[in-house]
Amino acid sequence: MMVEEELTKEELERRAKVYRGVHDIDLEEYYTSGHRTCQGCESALVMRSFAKASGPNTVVTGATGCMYVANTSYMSTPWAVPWMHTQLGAGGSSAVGMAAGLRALKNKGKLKKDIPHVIAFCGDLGGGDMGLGAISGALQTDYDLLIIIYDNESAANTDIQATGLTTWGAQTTFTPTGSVHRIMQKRWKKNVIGMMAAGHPNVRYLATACATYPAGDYLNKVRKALAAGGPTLIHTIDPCTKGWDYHPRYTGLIGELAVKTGIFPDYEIINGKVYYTYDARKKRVPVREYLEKQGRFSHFTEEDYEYVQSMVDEMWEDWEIPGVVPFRGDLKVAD
Ligand SMILES: Cc1ncc(C[n+]2csc(CCOP(=O)(O)OP(=O)(O)O)c2C)c(N)n1
Ligand code: SF4
Ligand SMILES: [Mg+2]
Repeated sequence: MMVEEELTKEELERRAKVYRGVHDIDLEEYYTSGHRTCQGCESALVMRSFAKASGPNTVVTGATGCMYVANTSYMSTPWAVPWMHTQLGAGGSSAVGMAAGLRALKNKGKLKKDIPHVIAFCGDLGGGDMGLGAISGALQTDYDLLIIIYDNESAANTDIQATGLTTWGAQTTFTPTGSVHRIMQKRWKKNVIGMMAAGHPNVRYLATACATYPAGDYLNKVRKALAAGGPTLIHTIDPCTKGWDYHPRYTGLIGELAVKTGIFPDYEIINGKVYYTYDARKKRVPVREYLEKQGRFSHFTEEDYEYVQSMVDEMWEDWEIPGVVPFRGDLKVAD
């Protein structure tokens, strides 16, 4: 990948002042009480954690979705930093607008303190499907900003419709199982970070993450993204009690299994180099352990488990860059 100046992992971690243990983590909260998300909602933790990792000098823009609607009832909000709602597909463009405005204020001498961290969040539908173009545009600018795609694998806010990031076979209100067609969601999950890394070689930091596993990892990825400079992107996997149909007490376990089964590759790309957070090439828990804990896969037969396992194995054994870049044996340059 072509990147302007070499940025090593070690140098980035030094600049980001990453947390080395739980005692390093700030106690102050900037996403606090006052929201109405479901019990066990991982996406709420994604919000709380990025606000904590970024600190008080932060401005946030958030696209429509659960993390807008459930977080902003009239006269009530958990945000203790400035926050602005934006249109469903506008995560990327609102971040650029905010960063450009802040840079202009600074250049005119009207902003005395440091330019705040600019963080935009959007869901899998808002960011991974509808707003991909806006994110691509943002990744081609030179503004310092972080976009977080929080991925609960459905349009959760409008009652769990399938998106391009929903796991193969999952039941949603768009893809209910039936006696004629058992599987209605037939698309493999869209590979957002791989796609964005391939198309935006100047971006210095991109990552996938799970807010609960490994502990502290997501907080540090946010700090690294903010320290890397320029536009950056993180894609989190967010177990959703309502849409995935499990008891709220299992949110942490299901997130951990998403990573350990390898169905959600967990890695970061720093200055064009891939670093696995969990190297599923070496060790993988059978994907069935992840799937069978969720009601959205309750219609699965043996054949379905085997199919998903074969696709996960292919990602880690046959892809050009395992879990990241999918070119494999059957996609070749013509003679
Ligand atoms: C342009 C537009 N189309 C449709 C809607 C209706 N809508 C509001 S939230 C939402 C679902 C968003 O899904 P996602 O981005 O995955 O966020 P989640 O609700 O899952 O948190 C939809 C379809 C809208 N607000 N704007
Ligand atoms: S529906 Fe899912 S994403 Fe939305 S608030 Fe509930 S747990 Fe969170
Ligand atoms: Mg969603």
